[in-house]
Amino acid sequence: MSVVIKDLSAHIGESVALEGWVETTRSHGKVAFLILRDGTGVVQGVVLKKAVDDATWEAHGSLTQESTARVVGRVKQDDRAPGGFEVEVESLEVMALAEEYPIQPKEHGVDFLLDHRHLWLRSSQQRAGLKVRSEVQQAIHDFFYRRDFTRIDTPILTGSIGEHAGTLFETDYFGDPAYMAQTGQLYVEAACPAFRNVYCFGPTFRAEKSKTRRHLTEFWMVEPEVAFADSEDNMRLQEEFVSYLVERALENCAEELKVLERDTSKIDHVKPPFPRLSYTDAVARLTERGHDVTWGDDLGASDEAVLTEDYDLPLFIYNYPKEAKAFYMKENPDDPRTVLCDDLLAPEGYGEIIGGSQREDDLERLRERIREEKLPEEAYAWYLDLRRYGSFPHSGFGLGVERTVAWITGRHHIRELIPFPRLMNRLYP
Ligand code: NSS
Repeated sequence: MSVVIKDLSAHIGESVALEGWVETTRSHGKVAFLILRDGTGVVQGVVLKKAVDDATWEAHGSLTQESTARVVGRVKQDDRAPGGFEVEVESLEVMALAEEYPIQPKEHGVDFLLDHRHLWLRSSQQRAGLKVRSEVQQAIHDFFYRRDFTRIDTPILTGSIGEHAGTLFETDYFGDPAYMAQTGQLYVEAACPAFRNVYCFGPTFRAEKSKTRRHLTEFWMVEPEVAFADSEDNMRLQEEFVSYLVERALENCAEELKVLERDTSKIDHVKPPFPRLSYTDAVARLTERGHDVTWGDDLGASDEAVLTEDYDLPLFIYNYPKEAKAFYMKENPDDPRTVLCDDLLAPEGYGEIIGGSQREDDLERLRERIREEKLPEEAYAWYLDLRRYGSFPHSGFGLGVERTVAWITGRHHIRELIPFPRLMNRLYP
């Protein structure tokens, strides 16, 4: 039976079989080497001509980059070897010879790499980034499970626009328009009176026409919704949640963060409380620094970058002007020009990773906001029902997984933190 590379430490001195893909080979006369990757790790195999039969020696000679092979050999501890082990090959069998592999150990342009994303996934930094993503996703579920949240799967095909009309993917639903979900929020709100605290976690879609380092057209978002929580409670939950995700990545992905050359001193102190700045104070600070921003505008990426410069923790900007935000946010009783909401901005220029708010729970005010935004009222009849039958204060937020993992791993562009990125100009592979 074959073993996997990450378990080799339990087999020192034993002869084991390994199956995997060949990254490189080299040969010096009567001794040859191969680097084998099996998805759990990478190990060097050493082939001595005198110790193997001709078939194995020839098989090694025929190996090309990314060929699949089955190797039988004795496990030896070797601190100089990558991973700390070496395998003295006894026999080697080629399972599939690979054609000339397009990705070579040299610099390739990013368009070339994205065209070959199905192969690029195998590269060490891509593997490391996606491992951290997987850990963060597991941590998301663990966090909410431990706090007794119920997971609600929300629809991807929807009739009601979740955020705003600008970035919709529309499709034909038996003659009627349907939209790919921009958010699951309206549906988790409906699930609160059934389960109290809930969350959804899935892909969301926005026809973003921007080609920036932080926009995808399909991205994953986790959205908790909490009954009887106000905006303050909401921010407290966000800072605890984000701190937990960072902690889990540091705890379980040390190797991956090393491969990514992440300076972990930039994130190892991420703990509540996070600093808070009101939108109005943020605009004043930006104006002081010479930014051309008017009260009422949403904040752009360059504004966010300036605001976060002063902090080494994520920064809350709270209570934005009504017109800059979505229709469902609750009016601020202390300043009705604003709504009870927050954006959480990650440091080091990563910018917004969370958008959250207390929800408008007043039926008439919500109806008015739907009209002001010129959204089709009929499509929200069911949503308005939630304010008719037992309205309640509630709050929630959405955290973008790719942006969060890009910040944790220190990668520049979020497209590397999703296995198959969907971008404005990219639907393949
Ligand atoms: O539009 S958000 O700010 N908020 C919502 O969708 C709310 N419905 C969430 C809620 O309260 N339940 O998006 C939330 C986050 C945002 O902070 C980003 O981290 C991420 O979703 N996001 C994106 N990530 C990647 N690409 C794109 N285009 C994108 N848009 C938002």
